[in-house]
Amino acid sequence: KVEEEEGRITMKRFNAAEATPAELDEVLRRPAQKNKDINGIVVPIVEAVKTRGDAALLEYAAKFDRATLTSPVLNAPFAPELMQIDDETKEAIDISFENIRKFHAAQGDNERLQVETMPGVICSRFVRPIERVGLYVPGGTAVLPSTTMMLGVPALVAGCKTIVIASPPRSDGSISPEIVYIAHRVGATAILLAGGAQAVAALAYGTESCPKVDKILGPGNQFVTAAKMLVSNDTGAGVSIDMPAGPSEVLVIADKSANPAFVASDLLSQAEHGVDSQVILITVGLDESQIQAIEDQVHEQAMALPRVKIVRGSIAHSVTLQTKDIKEAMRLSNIYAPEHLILHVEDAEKVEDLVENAGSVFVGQWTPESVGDYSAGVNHSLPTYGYAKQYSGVNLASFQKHITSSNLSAEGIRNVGKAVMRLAKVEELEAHRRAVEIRLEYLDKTA
Ligand code: HSO
Ligand code: ZN
Repeated sequence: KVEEEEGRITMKRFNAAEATPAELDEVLRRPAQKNKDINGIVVPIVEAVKTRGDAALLEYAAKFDRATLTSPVLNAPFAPELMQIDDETKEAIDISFENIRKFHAAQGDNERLQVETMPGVICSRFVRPIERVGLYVPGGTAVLPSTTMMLGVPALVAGCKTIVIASPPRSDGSISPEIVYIAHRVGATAILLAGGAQAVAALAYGTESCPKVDKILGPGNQFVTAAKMLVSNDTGAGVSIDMPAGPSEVLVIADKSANPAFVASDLLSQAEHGVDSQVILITVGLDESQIQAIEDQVHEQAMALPRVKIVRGSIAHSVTLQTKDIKEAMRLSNIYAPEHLILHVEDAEKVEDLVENAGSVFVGQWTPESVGDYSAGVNHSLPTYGYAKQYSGVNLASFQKHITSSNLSAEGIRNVGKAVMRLAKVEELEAHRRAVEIRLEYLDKTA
């Protein structure tokens, strides 16, 4: 009743056909991230963990998580009593785990790639896992066993030797049993009971009890993101990160064939993630009553959700963009470059061919984003904030290095040597030129 009084939960409308390019740009622009004061908070935390290690982690656990810990790290093997979950949850995790494992294992290019570019000039590429990875699993308003799988399973498939899963402890100092169970199943080395910038610092520099890692992956709030950026810019840390992260987003495209209830349910599953979630609906050739039908569903379904307050917040800054045809809709979608793109349209598979920028695509009415969030097998750790224009989501390669090698025979250096010497000469790098010439002279002498 109280919620009802706060008014109808509805998205702003915008007619793309009547808008100028500048106006469209404005509608599709993400809100600026307020990064100003973040570093003022993050830098001292990172510094404290770097210099004082575990002691600092214990203090931050007390301060930020209200948890009294004896050690900030749980080492494998994890005690069975820490991973007690009911059978139904276990089965759900096991099914999802297996689908994610299958899809990521298939991404492997484990075979050595070998090309003879000229007779006697052999170029190869082979793959090695990143040895030590840190996987950040956010706490906050929801527990996220699914994120533990999305990061842990590809790390397992890639063969990473040290897997540290970091997640903020609950106030009683524990970690959710689902996360511990998944940590166990992916063969994690340790669970770091820390969140925020302090967790990122511990992973980047190592502490007495937390192993230092080579790469940190996983979503997080602004503090986590700022800390990831900070440590990845510190050459002394020698650590890389997956990608910059912003609030989660969905863009749904719906035409006449779309079921309004399905469309609304997809918008709302994104909206419930947080008040900063970005939700965009692009309608294709829908008339007033058809758009109304979707809006009615959004309101009705939203009112029945436990997280209606959050939904109200995110829907308040969400938009519906009306377009005339699918080409225009896809043009706008490609400009926005959504983290998730859902196609509620006729011939959705054909429309997928028009996708240029998106983190992950959900094709047709039977494919809600939820299935990808949890269980289909695709990864849900995806580029947000328009970074889908240049980044891929987390995948098997995120946990691997591709190493190249060249192997020339005498014939090979004879074939390619002249080109090398000429280019070295152009660059005026005489030692480079000589490294070839010395060998060619040797070959001429011994021939
Ligand atoms: N949609 C989120 C992932 C998630 N959903 C986790 C539910 N749990 C970002 O891709
Ligand atoms: Zn989700």
